[in-house]
Amino acid sequence: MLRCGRFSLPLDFPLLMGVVNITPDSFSDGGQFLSAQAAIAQAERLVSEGAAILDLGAESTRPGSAPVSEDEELARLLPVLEALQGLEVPVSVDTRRARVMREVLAAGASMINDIEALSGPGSLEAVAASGCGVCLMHMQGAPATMQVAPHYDDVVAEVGAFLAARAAAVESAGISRDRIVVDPGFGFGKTVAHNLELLRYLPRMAVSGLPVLAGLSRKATLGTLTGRPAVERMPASIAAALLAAQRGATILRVHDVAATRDALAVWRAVEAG
Ligand code: HH2
Repeated sequence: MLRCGRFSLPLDFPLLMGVVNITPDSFSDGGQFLSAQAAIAQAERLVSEGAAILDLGAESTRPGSAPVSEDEELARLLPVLEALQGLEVPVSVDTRRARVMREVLAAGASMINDIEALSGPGSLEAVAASGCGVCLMHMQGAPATMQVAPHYDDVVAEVGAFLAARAAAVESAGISRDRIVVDPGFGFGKTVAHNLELLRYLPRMAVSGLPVLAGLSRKATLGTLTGRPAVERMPASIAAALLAAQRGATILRVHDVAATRDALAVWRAVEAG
């Protein structure tokens, strides 16, 4: 079970985390859900399609993106978060700032998804003071420059060691293991070859037996493999999600919930036989 505030999520079959980007500039859906009304409608739609978790983001972290101010991030998040409190699924917030974490947790967020793995000032404390779930993600560098020249001697070993170290730090800050998920951070300071290697050896990311989240949906690596722009990457995204599920991912962070759910239903039926 994964504990996320008032929710306990079973981890025996992959869960879908539906992405809602309340941004003008996210790489695949920027501008589509910038108004609170559009974001709320999209969140409700993803839940009706089978999302077990929603992930709200108000700052794009695509390669080369510019940071937004904390006030702007909160102004985008809070009205949407408040409107979603009646839904029976946990709402995660994708943020790397402690003040944003504190305010969204007070407003009912059940999970913090941090691409900096709670390494920012005050982030550990903000999460430790609540009962929320947390996703610890690996990133090499920072979004503005992370794709310039990513380098690893052994990407699988290095990302795994980083996640193990962060999980240990987070646990010793008083955040229990049943609240922690780890994520190799596909596309965050990684070449196509690095991303493929991480997917191939995904089971090695389950450091200390922790559940693994995989986010490959619509990412540039899939564009390189297929020659398609972000809006045409759904079939490749479904294939990637299924491959991650087969390699033990327990949460799949996706934009296309209904289609991914159908693919998982076929996989599940075959496995059950
Ligand atoms: N990927 C993105 C953002 N947040 N969080 C986790 N834990 N794992 C990921 O792989 C991940 C993430 C990037 O995707 P998206 O939110 O669609 O784009 P943008 O950052 O441009 O808003």
